[in-house]
Amino acid sequence: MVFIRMYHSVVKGMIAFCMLGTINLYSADAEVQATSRPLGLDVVNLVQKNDSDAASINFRDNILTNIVNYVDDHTSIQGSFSVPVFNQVDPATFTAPVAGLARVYYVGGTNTRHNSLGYSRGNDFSLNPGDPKLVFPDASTNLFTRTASSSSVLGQPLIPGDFVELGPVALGEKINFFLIPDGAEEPAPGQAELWWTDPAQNFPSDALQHALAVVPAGTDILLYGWEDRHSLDQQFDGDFNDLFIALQIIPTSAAVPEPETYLILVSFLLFVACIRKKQKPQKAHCSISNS
Ligand SMILES: [Ca+2]
Repeated sequence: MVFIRMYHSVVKGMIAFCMLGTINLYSADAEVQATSRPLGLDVVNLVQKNDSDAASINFRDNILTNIVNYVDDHTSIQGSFSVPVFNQVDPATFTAPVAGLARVYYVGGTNTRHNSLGYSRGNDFSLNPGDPKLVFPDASTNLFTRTASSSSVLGQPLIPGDFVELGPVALGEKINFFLIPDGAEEPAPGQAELWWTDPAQNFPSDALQHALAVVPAGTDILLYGWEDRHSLDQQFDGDFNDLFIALQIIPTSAAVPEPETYLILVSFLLFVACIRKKQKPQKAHCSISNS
C-alpha cells in the first residue's frame, strides 16, 4: 500500500511537472506590441518573445537556422525565393496533418513595408470589425531590437522567432492566412488589399497565389514566403520574400503524453532505484520489496 500511494503520488507529481512544461510560461506580452488594427480586426493573441518557452527557444536556436539556410539555398541571384513545384504545399488547401497546438513564428522578410498577417479556419473568409483574426498587425523587423509601432508611428516590433499562439487545431482542420500590404497603416476599408492563401478570396481580384508554402528540410514547420504586390502592380517582382512566417503544430500527443507513458517511465525509474539501493549495504529496503 505504501508503494501504491507513493506510486500514485509520484505519477501525479510527474504528470503535473511535465504538463507544466506544455503550458506557456511566457510573460503576458512582448515588450512592444503593434497597436494597429487594420479593418478593425482584433488580434488572435499577443505576440510572444522568441525565448518565451522551450518550443520557441528550440525554434530560435535550431529550426530558424535551417529555415534561413533553406531560403538562402532557394534564392536566386536576383533575390527571388522559389521552390520546385513538387516540393511545395498548396496553401489554398492546407489542412492540419495532426491535432495539436498551432503557433505562427515570424521569420523575417526583405520588405520595408509594414504588412499585416491574419488567419482564419475552414471556409471562413469573413473579416468583420472585432474578429480576432490578426496574427501580426505589423510584420516588420530590424532583426535586433523591437520598436513600438502604431498606425501613426510605424516601428519594427518583431524579432525573428517571435510568435503568436493560434490555439488548438483539429486533425484535418483547414488553416487559411491572409496578408494586408501595409496593413499597419490601417488602410480604409475598400482600400486595403487582401492576399489570401486561397486566391479566389483576393481583393482586388488577382488570380496569383501570393504565398509559397514548403516544409524546409530538417524542420517540422510549414514555411510561407509572401509576395505582397498585385500581379499587375508596376512594382510587382514575384520574389515571394516580402514576408516569411512559419506555422508549427505541436502534436497534442507530444504536448501532453498519455498517463500510461508516465506509469511505464516511473515504474522503470523505481525499479532502477531499487536495484541501486539493493547494491548498497546498510541501506533500508526499498518499498517495492516490502509491499
Ligand atoms: Ca515582392
